[in-house]
Amino acid sequence: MDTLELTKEKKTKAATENISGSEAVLRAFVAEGVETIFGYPGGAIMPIYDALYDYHEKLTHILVRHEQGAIHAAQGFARVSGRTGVVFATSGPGATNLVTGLADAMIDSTPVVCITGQVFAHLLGTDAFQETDVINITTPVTKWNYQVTDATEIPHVLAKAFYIAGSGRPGPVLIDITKNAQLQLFDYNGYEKCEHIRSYRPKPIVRKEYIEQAAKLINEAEKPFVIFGQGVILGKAEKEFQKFIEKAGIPAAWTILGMSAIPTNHPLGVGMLGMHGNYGPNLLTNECDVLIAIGMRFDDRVTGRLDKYAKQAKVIHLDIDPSEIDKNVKATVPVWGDCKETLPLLTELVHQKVYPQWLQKFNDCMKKEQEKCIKAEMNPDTEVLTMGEVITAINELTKGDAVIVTDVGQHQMVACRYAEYNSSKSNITSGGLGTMGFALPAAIGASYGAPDRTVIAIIGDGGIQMTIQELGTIMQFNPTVKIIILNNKFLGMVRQWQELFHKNRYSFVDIQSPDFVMVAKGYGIQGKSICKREDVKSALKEMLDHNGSYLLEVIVGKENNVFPMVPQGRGVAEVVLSKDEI
Ligand SMILES: Cc1ncc(C[n+]2csc(CCOP(=O)(O)OP(=O)(O)O)c2C)c(N)n1
Repeated sequence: MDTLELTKEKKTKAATENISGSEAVLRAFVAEGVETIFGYPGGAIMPIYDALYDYHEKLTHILVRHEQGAIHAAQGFARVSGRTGVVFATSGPGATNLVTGLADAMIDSTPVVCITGQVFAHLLGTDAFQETDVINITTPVTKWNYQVTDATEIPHVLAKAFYIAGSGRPGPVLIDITKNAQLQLFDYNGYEKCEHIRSYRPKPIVRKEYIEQAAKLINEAEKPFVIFGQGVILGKAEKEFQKFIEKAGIPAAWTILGMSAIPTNHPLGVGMLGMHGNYGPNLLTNECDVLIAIGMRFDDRVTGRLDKYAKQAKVIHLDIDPSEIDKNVKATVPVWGDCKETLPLLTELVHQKVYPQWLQKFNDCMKKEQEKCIKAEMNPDTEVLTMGEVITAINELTKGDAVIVTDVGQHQMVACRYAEYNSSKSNITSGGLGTMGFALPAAIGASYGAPDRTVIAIIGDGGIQMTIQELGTIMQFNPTVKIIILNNKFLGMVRQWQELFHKNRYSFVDIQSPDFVMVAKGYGIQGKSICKREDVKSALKEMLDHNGSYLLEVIVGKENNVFPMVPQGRGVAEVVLSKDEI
């Protein structure tokens, strides 16, 4: 052997280390820039937790109180930061407790990598203690899942996991690792990030002819209307989007997940779409001549009855996921691509325009909404407080700079309609799945994803009780989360439907609650309960000024309803402003 060969051999040997599968998992996390893991240990993931013992300087682990809390926290982290959230859970019940969060992350395109422990490979299929077939259980709710039974696979499987979770249309990935693979020692040759997978094309090649066709339709339009979703935020294309609408002068409405991509007070921003969105965007969807849908998927909560949806309009649909195009609404011009790339191309080709009369129609609708809904909601003569009053007071105090995480129900719809935002990634909510229990853990995760921002969780008295145990996570790790419970003493949204569509037959919506302030106190969290209008601002101020987490309960009207509303089974233009119009 000559000298050159000797040096080569030494180098290879020096670069190869004998490490465990568990150690390889943690090295992958560090290489991917992970800093925070949300998790809960158990038998089948113990070797990974054992390796984690030595990683406290590089990785922070937040011990949640339930695995559902871990995945929602990872989702909150991801949504507010634009990075991938990471979760650890054990096999069996640990893994199955992740399923709701996976489904939520899947439908809301949230990048999350979950590592679950699994029983030893030789026990697979034997109904071993805490064995569940997590791969089959999670297949429909993950963008990708994979079971590792041999440690040598770990570096490249994790590289693929992070790449798949975060690229193209993001989503959750679950990697199940058998205990023997976690313990197995193997020759480790370093970690290489994945940048390409054969047969997976996250970034489509943009076809210019479609951009040209889209621009032509827009330039010829008299009443163009832009509707946009979270794709703008996920594509990090907020600036490109704003430039596009500003040059083309087109009014733009957001879906619940697209909210905050542009400041809510943008002169072309005309409000929120959807069943409980604003009046104008719903009504005028059926009046525009060209509908430009950007990074949104025509969810049924947005379209109402499809056979009555925007039939008069030519539809341009920009989306990164080809399976969304023509799925619910046929596109006249499909623009398959990353909106960070397609929007600048389109902006170049559209004419600089304004549509004052068309925009005025949206403003007129807002005036009508103001008269019929908002005035009632803000009426200072009524005895009971309304949710809208609380959200408006939050706006005054935070000036639109807070991250607002909402749970699911009436408070969610009111918060999303009233909340004001100055910057992107500020409205975090469970949109597609509508998961009660999402907000508290998601707000915990958001506070790690945006440590310099004020994070406010707005939750109903029902939803808080689904994941209330995560107050324990706050107690132990001290993230700052301001929790507001809007307590109407009902499962409000279901009650509203029972009132409006089931002849007032209130069937099991009357939910009792504990003394929330006492519960918070039990977890070492300061709190207060108020029910009077004159206390709202001072209580909110006290909550915001308090150093650390705080729980504020606001007792609101028991039977207040949320309007506008597109009743189920109706078209968007049948949006109503009050109960008498149903
Ligand atoms: C996990 C889960 N279970 C059930 C539902 C159905 N659901 C939607 S809204 C709602 C009521 C929510 O009540 P609350 O949390 O008090 O909020 P409110 O509507 O009163 O603001 C229910 C039960 C759901 N969305 N998620």
